[in-house]
Amino acid sequence: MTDLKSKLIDRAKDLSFDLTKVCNPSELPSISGPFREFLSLNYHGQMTWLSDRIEWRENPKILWPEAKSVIMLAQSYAPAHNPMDVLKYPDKAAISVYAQNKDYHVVIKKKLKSLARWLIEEAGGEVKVFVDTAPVPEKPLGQMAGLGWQGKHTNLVSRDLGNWFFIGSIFTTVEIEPDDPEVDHCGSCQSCIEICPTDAFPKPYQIDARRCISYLTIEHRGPVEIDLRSKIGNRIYGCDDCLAVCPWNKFAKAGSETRLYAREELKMPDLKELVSLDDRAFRDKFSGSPIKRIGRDRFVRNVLYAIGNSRKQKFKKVVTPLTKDPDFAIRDAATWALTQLA
Ligand code: B12
Ligand code: SF4
Ligand code: SF4
Repeated sequence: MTDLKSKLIDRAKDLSFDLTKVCNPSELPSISGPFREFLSLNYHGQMTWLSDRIEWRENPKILWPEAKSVIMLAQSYAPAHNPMDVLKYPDKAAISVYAQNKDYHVVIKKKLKSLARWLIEEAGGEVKVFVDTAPVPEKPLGQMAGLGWQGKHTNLVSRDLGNWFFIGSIFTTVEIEPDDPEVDHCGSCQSCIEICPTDAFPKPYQIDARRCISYLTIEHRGPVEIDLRSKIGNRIYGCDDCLAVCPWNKFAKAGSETRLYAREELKMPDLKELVSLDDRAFRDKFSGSPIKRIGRDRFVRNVLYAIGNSRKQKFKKVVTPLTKDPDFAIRDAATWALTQLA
């Protein structure tokens, strides 16, 4: 390994990244086939931005032709608790582990910038940093650099970290020795496909995002299709089921970034408290959290679906006033919830 690369790995460790690998963007195998199939089947639903700058998403060399290397970083957020426990308590809210503390985009971007500044001082060149913020094929690049492989649930799985990690990348004009790509280690396992509450995988390695609870609770605007509402259960922001059952998590170690550790009060909050949040209270409660980006209206809509699914009469009193909320999706969700409670 070159001196620069071993120093880079040490520096990334100092910044509490959990794994650092490198790939050459020119060598990324084409992902156009499955990517265009996904779009043509409309599996992206309302995420029309996935088809913007499609040529960048398919080929990072077009995004930045001068880039010689991409440094791929994994940031673990492995939970110390079982995130599926909360599903047994219908009057509590299940918030995806990734959203139980600070917004990872902000935390990781800052660290990527710091690492990129160090690289420029050390080796010169130019850099661009990304974390889920640009049309970059993060999972395919991560697989090529050897961070992990795209499992049947479509996320990267690592032999060292399991699947609880975010991906960040630094594109650079500096040439750095690439790592070997990772290969598929799913074998005959089907656990993630079988656990999915909404059958969101038409086939292994392919997701129909329109059925995924993560999409429905975070990305989807307006009322959710009636048939899917009961399958959402008490998940009010994201979903972790397919990640939680992956057997490779037995190798997951606690993440080293403390700002991503779950906040105690977000592990199992009461639906009753959340449904009554007005805009101001919502913003205060979720300041600095990724949850803030969906806004109060979509959030309360989700909580109302969870309340409907709880079948607990005690919620009637807090739901009734929301049938007159200015937001249409909230009025619709409140009316639906009352029908379920009846
Ligand atoms: C759009 C998006 C979503 C959408 C769509 C999900 C998806 N699987 O694409 C929704 C809103 C549903 C979503 C949900 C989640 N997301 Co998201 N999401 C993204 C985003 C912005 C783009 C991904 C993308 O391009 N999708 C388009 C489709 C076509 O891609 P794909 O499913 O990966 O398709 C590939 C495979 O199907 C493969 N393929 C097809 N056939 C075959 C056959 C074989 C044999 C093989 C090997 C491969 C293969 O080729 C396709 C093209 O590469 C990325 C960030 C980024 N810029 O990459 C984060 C990202 C993928 N999400 C992330 C996370 C954490 C999540 C959630 C876990 C959050 C949560 N707990 O709620 C869930 C997981 C749900 C799931 N099972 O995927 C992380 C994943 C980290 C990791 N370890 O992989 C990312 C990378 C963000 C980040 N920077 O950390 N997400
Ligand atoms: S996140 Fe949940 S709903 Fe989405 S694919 Fe995974 S198990 Fe299914
Ligand atoms: S649960 Fe099984 S099939 Fe799914 S990603 Fe993990 S190893 Fe692969």
